[in-house]
Amino acid sequence: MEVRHNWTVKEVRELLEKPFMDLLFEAQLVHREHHPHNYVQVSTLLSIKTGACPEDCKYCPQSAHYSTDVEKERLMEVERVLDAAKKAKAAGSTRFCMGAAWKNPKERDMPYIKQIIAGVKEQGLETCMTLGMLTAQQAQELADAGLDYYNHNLDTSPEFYGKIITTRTYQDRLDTLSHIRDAGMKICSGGIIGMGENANDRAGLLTELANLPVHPESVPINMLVKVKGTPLENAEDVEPFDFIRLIAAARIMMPASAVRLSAGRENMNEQMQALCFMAGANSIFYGCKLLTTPNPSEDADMLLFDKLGINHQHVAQKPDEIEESKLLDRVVENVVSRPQKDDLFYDASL
Ligand code: SAM
Ligand code: DTB
Ligand code: SF4
Repeated sequence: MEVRHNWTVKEVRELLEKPFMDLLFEAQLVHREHHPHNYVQVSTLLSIKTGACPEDCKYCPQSAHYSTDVEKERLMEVERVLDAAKKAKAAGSTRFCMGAAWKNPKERDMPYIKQIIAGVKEQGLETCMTLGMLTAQQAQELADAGLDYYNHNLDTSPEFYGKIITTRTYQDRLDTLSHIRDAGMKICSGGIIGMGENANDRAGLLTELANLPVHPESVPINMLVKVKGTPLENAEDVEPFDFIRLIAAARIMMPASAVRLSAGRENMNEQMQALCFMAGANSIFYGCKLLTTPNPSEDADMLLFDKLGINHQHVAQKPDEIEESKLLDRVVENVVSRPQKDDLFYDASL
């Protein structure tokens, strides 16, 4: 299947508005063509510098512009970070993602950051950081230090963006993404649903992500965690089916990327999460805390994975499973290509 970088918002709206079952079915087919099925990658998050952020992102409990219950904390000592990474690995995580509530890292922070990257990698974990905007030189330094992924979200559509953040522009974010790419790191970039954006904005976010010169390797789709004290604390709930549809569209538009079912799982039941996996989500944040807000416990996630027959360790798909998946594709092709009148409806007049 052709990997596209020329989506229009109108086309994405049409994709999102397909009958739910058709959309999920298509997404699952694309998923099986590009990824091992029944596999979900898990990453653990750690906030290495919490609160007092100069940016004004209206969703964020760590912004200094709002008064929330988040207690600000200084930069975490290297040993504490490495200890948390060790625990994450022991709990079954394969990637360790570290976040700092910064506009951007300062030069004086770079030796600390490099030390952490080396220490976490030494434990056999993939590394990811989200530290705000980067210059081209900073991106290169992080890449040279061995950082695997850098997370920097577009968050929403270019049109809605100004309603959410005024202290950095959409173009600033795109520039940081191209610095990450040029430096040779993998990109993790996605957005948030539930901030009061409309259907065009949701389609617009996916359009921007899918039309980047190279698709982000990882696309986190967050459902807003409404935090008391932030301007979005009373935002309207997201319709669960609309959220699942977005996951499916992301999967179809960026077939080879990992689609991450990110923040907001505390407010999703097991069935909704299962439908997100069916729609092509194949990674999650794992562990009872995101950066500052709660996430389902490791036990709860393992129980859900057990119920669904999902594995989360790097296990190569067995040859018979791949064959089974190809066989399914052939069955599906057969069903999809049948003429309408032959479809699976029972005609009582016959
Ligand atoms: N300060 C850095 C930055 O924003 O560039 C990195 C950390 S920031 C917390 C990482 C991402 O978390 C944001 O871009 C946003 O998409 C997501 N996020 C923050 N608060 C959230 C919330 N309340 N609900 C859902 N996602 C949130
Ligand atoms: C992303 O897209 N979601 C994560 C990660 N990247 C850094 C962060 C979610 C934060 C949710 C609010 C909090 O816990 O502070
Ligand atoms: Fe700061 Fe990141 Fe929160 Fe924005 S999302 S206020 S940049 S920590």
